[in-house]
Amino acid sequence: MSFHPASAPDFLPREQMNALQLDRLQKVAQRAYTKVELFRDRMRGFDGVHSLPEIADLPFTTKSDLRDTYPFGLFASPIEQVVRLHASSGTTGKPIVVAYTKEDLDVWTNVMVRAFAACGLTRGDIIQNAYGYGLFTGGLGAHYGAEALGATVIPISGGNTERQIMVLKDFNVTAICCTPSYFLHLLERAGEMGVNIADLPLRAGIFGAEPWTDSMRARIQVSGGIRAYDIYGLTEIIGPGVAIECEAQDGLHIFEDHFYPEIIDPDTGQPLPEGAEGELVLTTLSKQAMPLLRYRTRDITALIPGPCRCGRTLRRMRRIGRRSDDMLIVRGVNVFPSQIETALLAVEGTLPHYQIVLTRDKGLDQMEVLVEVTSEVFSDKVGALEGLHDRLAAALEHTLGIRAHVRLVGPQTIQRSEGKAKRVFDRRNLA
Ligand code: DLL
Repeated sequence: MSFHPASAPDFLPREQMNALQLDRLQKVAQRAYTKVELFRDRMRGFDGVHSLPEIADLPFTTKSDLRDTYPFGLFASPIEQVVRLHASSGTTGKPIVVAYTKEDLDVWTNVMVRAFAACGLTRGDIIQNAYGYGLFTGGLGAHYGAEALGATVIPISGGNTERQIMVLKDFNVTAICCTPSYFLHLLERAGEMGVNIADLPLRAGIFGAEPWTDSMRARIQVSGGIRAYDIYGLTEIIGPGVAIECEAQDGLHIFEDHFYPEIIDPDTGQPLPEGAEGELVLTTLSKQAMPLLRYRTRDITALIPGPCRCGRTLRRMRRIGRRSDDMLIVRGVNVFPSQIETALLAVEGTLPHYQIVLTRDKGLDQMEVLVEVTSEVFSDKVGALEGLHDRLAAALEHTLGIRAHVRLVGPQTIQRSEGKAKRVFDRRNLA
């Protein structure tokens, strides 16, 4: 098997990787300390980092640090050296703003080339990039990576679903980049237009920007006739290209020469041993314009011990199943949307479109799960619907430990997404 030349760092012997990481960590910590007021204040008396475990002595950064210093307060480079800004809108208030120097953009392109190469894409591929272009990092991040790979890029951006399907078909597209929920929408709309995506040359999807489960992957791979790869990233750290699955589809390789991962206990902030599940903390090892030390992502995962079949020495993390802040507490019980997705998709007759609605009735939490079912089931006699309803209700109760109201709805009832799907509606605190 031949590898892309840019992928060489993916295979570095461990000692070399550690030496490279330590060298970069020393430089980035020094840079943050000397150039950014917030770090200077938090790192009083800083006298260098002498070993990788000493990273644990550095302070954490959080999303509120980005908000509190809005817009340019964390920049470590003068604005003349900043060649790009991106922003991500939070759920509340001001967006967070991130900056890139020319070198930062080169690093981003480099990790994206390696990401595409890891899932088997080459210069021969025709890549439809349906991540949104603009302040969102998905579009431009994937764009420059795909171009530098030498592939043919179609910068279609998100939305305009019918045109996406026409292009997919007419341009012999071999790979698509978008959120997994948008790909579901494309599959469905294509079906309505008489196009079976599984019959097209499309062979790979590079899906990320939102959580999705292995059960969702299985559905997508079968109906799309493709291999669906999970790509992870976040605006604060760079955008897409922090980690990606390889062809083994067994965890996401972290581009550790640029992003140093730690797993901590989200409650105590203490580092956890390899293999333990906790919050992912990332340090940007080579960022110039906006270095972040020990950024708390809120994403929950675990580092996977042991080597990968693909031969990469880059450490792997499990797919992000949840965030530390997406836990719903329903009648005192902790519920994660990903548990619901897995339970629903394990039952035959469901479609991968669902919504979770929380309300409060006389002081008691109520959880309703709306799930679409195939038109065959929906139009079948009441018996089939009832049977499915009961199976789903039992599956949910078994997984969650509490009862949920299940409402079966026909195909196309639930709002489709063109970017990140919104599936949880918590109306408990509405008057
Ligand atoms: O979503 C960057 C990106 C674009 C990643 C395209 C992959 C593909 P943000 O909008 O800042 O950046 O959102 C980052 O989205 O902290 C995770 O909670 C979630 N997320 C991103 N990728 C995945 C994934 C982009 N593969 C936040 N699985 C992150 C689960 C993901 N969650």
